[in-house]
Amino acid sequence: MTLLTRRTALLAATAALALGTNPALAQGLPPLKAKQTYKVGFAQTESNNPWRIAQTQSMQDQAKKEGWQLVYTDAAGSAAKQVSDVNSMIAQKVDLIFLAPREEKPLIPAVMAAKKAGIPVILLDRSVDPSLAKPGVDYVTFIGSDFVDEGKRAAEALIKATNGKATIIELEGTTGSSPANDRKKGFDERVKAESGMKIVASQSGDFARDKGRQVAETLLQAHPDATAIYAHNDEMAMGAIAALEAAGKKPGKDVIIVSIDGTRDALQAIVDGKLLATVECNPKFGPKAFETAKRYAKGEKIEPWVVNTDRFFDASNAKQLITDAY
Ligand code: GYE
Repeated sequence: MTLLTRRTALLAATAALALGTNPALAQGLPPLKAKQTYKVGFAQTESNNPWRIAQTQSMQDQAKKEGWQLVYTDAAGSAAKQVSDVNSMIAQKVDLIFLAPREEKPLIPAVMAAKKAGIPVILLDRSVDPSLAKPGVDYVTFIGSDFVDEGKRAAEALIKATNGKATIIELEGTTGSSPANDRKKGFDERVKAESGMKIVASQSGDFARDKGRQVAETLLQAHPDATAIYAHNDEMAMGAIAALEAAGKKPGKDVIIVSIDGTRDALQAIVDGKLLATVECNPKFGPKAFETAKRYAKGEKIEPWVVNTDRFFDASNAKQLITDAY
């Protein structure tokens, strides 16, 4: 399924729900019984960056607050391990699974296995391929940001700062993940509308700092004329800053960098003049995740996409907001 049809499918599902034609009930989305307390699973993708650590913390804090038992797994960057983590949660008979699917296609079997076992799944922060599994049918809902819009906003910040003239290196997130697909789409489309902006290289740094540093180093050697870097997350932006400094270039001056997330390190880099801006992607899912599960247990119709809204951090507010950053 193309990226365009992915969005269209989500919007169509939203429209169907608004019209009261939610196919979920007809097709047997597993219910969640009303109980005093629950045992729920949270299948995390990896823990190698502050965003993931903040998300896990938020889920654990909320579980404690609710008095629910949380079965936590860390897939350590492997979609195959994440599938087996979900299978083990099914074997432990959890009441519901919060899943952050590392990649869009490989996690489909996990979603389907949970459905077959009668365990509802709520997708957190990343989605799955909508041609293979649908919200309200195969899983309850997707809670997360509009990644296409995040990419578009990153592009707009860069266009503004460069007067629409830049030679860009793009550092993509994890290949096959929904944020990497959609952040690329939103950015690339917006940039294409400007004749002075060109993307000369685009490669995955797997959302990781050191991989981002290595990829930036190679791409900067191949494209010494680059004047801007767009990183799909802050960790790779931090890697790009390190690569630039190692090459004797000044990040923020010789090469302008823009990214997404809003980590403490990124806000500090903005204060230091090394990072132009970062579009927020808030990792604190705990309250919304548990509230959505409780609404579902009450028998409420859940919208197919529970949309997180994102702020924007740049030199105008980074210093003031850094105390709250993770
Ligand atoms: O931007 C990144 C993380 O899926 C939205 O994954 C999330 C992204 C986030 O590893 O830092």
